[in-house]
Amino acid sequence: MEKTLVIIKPDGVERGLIGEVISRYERKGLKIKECRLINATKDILEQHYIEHKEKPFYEGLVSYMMRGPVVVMIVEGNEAIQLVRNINGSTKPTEAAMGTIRGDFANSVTENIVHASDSIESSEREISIWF
Ligand code: RTP
Ligand code: MG
Repeated sequence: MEKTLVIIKPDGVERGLIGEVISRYERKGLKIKECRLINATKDILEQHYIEHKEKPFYEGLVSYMMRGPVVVMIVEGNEAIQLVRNINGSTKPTEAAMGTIRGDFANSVTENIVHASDSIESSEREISIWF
């Protein structure tokens, strides 16, 4: 069984999409193993987004993630990492297929409702940061 770290970002919480997002994972047969509503600190976000530190969107990304509470969870299941990324959809709103969370609800490359780990290494790293 794989575990992946998912975050419902501040825009997802603000727009009342917590239930919608969790429901999509559950309907696919994935299990929510841990789940918390928290205010992310700058320190935790700097660790989480270390790979993007030099990117031009980094500062805006960190302040957006501190705009309001986020839901952080561990989602578990067979091939959970890739399945959750498929359910979330592409980062670019013009490329996110309809039927994915981003395809259905996001129209910004930054404010895109959800985060999910992209590999086994990053899921282990991210779970140890948030839990
Ligand atoms: P995520 O990490 O959130 O699951 O999304 P991802 O793998 O599809 O995207 P990634 O390249 O890891 O980027 C992380 C987050 O940074 C914001 N972003 N903004 N303004 C921009 O050009 C830009 N590019 C990325 C998004 O919030 C993205 O999810
Ligand atoms: Mg990523």
